[in-house]
Amino acid sequence: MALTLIKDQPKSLIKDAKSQSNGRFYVGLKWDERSTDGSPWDLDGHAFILNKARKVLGNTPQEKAHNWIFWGNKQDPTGGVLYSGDNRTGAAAGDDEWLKLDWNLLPADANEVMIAANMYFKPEEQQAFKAKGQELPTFGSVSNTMFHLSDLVDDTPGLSLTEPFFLGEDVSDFRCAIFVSVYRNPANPSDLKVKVINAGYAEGIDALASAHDIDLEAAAKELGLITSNN
Ligand SMILES: [Ca+2]
Repeated sequence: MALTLIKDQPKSLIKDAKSQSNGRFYVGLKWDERSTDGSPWDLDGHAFILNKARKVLGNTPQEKAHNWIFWGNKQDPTGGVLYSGDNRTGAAAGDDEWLKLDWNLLPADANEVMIAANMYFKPEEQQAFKAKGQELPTFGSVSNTMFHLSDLVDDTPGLSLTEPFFLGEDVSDFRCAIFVSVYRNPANPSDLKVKVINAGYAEGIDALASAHDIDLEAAAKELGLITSNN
């Protein structure tokens, strides 16, 4: 039976959720399409591969850049984390965006894959809100934002490991939040755990990243992106 996840209560994907996929997982992200007038809701999934100290892997800005997986960098150098690509509306039939994790490919010092999401607004949209003296919308404006985990078998989502976790009020005032982490069990490296974090980050994705030792502007330059980040 799929686990019901509770914030800050770690569960074992092997023992509790009875994963059969040998360390391969699928994380789906979904939100409802905007039903009111205005630009579509564009949420972006971001994964950060962290070491035991919860810092992004890598010794140089270039190495770190490649351990930040998002629309501008759809996989890490090992292929252990893959990203679907950018959905800009929430209108997909199934999950709007997804990540595939393969712990068999990730390096030994990869201890955690931390998954965050960010609401993206184009610079002209930001300007329009500013001109009207309005704050940008937050997750609270978006309905049914959720994630769920499944086994990944033959590159396809298999057994559902968790029920959908709906983000709800914890993050409703924010435009950036850490949703969930998958990490090695410190007591048993062959076990993998999942923990809902569901914590908003008022200062935005740059500050969230900086707290995990990656400078997104420098990383975006390393990745050859024109815009520094979003
Ligand atoms: Ca998106």
